[in-house]
Amino acid sequence: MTSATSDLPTLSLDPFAEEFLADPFAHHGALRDAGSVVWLGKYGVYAMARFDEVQAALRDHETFCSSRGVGLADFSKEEPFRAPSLLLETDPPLHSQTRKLMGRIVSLKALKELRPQWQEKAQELVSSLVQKRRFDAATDLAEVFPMMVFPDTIGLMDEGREKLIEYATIVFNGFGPRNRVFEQSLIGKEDAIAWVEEACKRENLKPGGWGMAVYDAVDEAGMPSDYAPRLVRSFLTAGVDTTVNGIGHLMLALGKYPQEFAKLRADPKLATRAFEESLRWDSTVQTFFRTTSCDVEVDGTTIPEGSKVLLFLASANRDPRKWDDPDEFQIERPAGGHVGFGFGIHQCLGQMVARLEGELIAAEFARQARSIELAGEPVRRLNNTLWAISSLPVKVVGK
Ligand code: OVM
Repeated sequence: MTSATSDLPTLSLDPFAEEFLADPFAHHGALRDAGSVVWLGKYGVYAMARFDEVQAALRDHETFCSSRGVGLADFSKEEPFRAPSLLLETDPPLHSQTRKLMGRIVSLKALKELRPQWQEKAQELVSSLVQKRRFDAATDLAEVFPMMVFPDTIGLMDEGREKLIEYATIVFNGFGPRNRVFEQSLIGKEDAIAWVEEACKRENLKPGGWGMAVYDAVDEAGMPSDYAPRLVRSFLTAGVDTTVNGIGHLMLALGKYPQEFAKLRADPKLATRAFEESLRWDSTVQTFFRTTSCDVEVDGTTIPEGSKVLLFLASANRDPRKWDDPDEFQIERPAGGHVGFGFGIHQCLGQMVARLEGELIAAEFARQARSIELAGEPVRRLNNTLWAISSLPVKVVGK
């Protein structure tokens, strides 16, 4: 058994450098091939990029804990830059309580009720875009559809909703180092943080929405009253920029792989699979950290207690040790085991929301379009955590 850090594969690669963030998939192979555990000297953190190790770490939430932050900062040593999330940045037993409370609100029943309204909105939006023939699938579709359905579901105040994406961009950047990408996302956007704090207050939430339901559930459970706005904040942080880019990547995949879109057209019921595979292929949440709560051995390497471990979810989802032809988007493949929504107790609370949005968009293009063609280079928006698209010109021919 080896235990010394000096025996570890050490990479000088910087996963938060702009060059890396602009094309992370180009670097994942080197990370995976260097070893099951690697040391990233620049940040003094361990990293895992292979599927099995990423999944195993996510499964072992006691050893690889979340309460010390899921970004580079260790909350036991550094002040978090916002009050920690009561879901994302907690461990059991608290996490079990908050997750259960939120899970009752984001329920199968709630989604079943939303589906007809969301479907109608998807149908109208896609119809108007297909009529235009040429549009930007990032700004005219991916950034539009989640905003048409999600804020109303929460019961968010109307004024200032455009701040949601700015806020999420800052928070997702905040999981990385205080580099230029982070700093630039803050410039002129400080009011997005204040807006979100306002929007989470009980008096600013509309009756009947998931936001107010959180307040009622926190009261009913006898939890501290300051939990409610912080739990509503989780909806606002995790619910928009994620699905925006999920839909963006779905469209990129369908445009890049016409033969796969043809399969979807032939059978629109493949819409759920198409979205799932797009999440595996181009995972929006690229990475999350965990912190070790004790010494742990991974494949012969001892990771000491208190270490930050960077888990490359997107790399795991393209690990050739796990997937055949991992770089190919294939809608018929069983992609269900991907870790794009994470794995284990922290696995995405909103995954059914995301899947519903993605499925509805995929199904509408399957029904309404004959072809989707990429009509220009996709433009990337660099983020320390998210794989994001700011522009995706497409040409769509209707039926
Ligand atoms: C939260 C939160 C924030 C960012 C991401 C996320 C992917 C959750 O505030 O709970 O999940």
